[in-house]
Amino acid sequence: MTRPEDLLELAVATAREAARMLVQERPAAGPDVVQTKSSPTDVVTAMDRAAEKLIVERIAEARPGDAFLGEEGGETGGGSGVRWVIDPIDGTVNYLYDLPDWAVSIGAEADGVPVAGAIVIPRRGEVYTASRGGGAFLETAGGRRRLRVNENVPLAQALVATGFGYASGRRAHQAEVLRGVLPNVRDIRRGGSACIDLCAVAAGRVDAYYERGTQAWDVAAGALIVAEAGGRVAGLDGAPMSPEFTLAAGPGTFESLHALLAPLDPAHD
Ligand code: LIP
Repeated sequence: MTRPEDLLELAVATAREAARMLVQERPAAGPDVVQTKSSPTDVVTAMDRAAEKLIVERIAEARPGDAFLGEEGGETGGGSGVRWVIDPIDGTVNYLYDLPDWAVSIGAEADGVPVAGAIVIPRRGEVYTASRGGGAFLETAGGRRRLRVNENVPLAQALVATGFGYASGRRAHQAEVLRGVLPNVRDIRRGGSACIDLCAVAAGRVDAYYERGTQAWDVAAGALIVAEAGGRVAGLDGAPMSPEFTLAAGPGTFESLHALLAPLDPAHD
């Protein structure tokens, strides 16, 4: 039986190495855009691909029988029961523009259950980690602290993070949902990286996060970090989180924000 702590140790070491490469080898003129996906602004850079290649190589070298799901490389099989869910650069547009809020996110599942997550935000000097049942932590040069979400925050005082898709039609509906949210909360933050938004929920730096359209690799590690910090991550009406919709918050706040969001139909374009 593979211990979550052992998977976490490999995830942290690999994410740190990929983050170092992404900082040190980022071309001064900016990374080459090598592909666009859902729209001309949904970009993939050469560095996304290089980082995912490094991550898969390092983990496969250490654990040859594992499976992978990566944003750039798709799904590759393995017989061990362990699957690694990888976003080599979450916040790719931020990385492209040399803005600091991007991260390397690596999650590990054992027989389909999330058991370890590591998120490295190199330009902030922050490493977020969680193992199932082992708690969630933030490590910086100043030390390591256990994370805990904010609980029972009244909506009018809630700082809420969110994000937007790339397709114009979806963005128009997301703006309509935002019209229903913004007057009823303290404020909104749009950072451009789902995993960093989830880390902010876990650290109590925002009170909640919601978004339609995040993929498994965007949220795999961050959702475990929120859960291990005492928060809840789910979809609407009791559904699990999914690309359809993801809501993350502490107890009390989750229910209040869900009640505000549900009538706004946030899980449709
Ligand atoms: C990003 C997500 C973010 C979303 C962005 C983008 P990427 O992922 O983490 O939540 O709002 O539009 O999709 O593309 O940088 O890996």
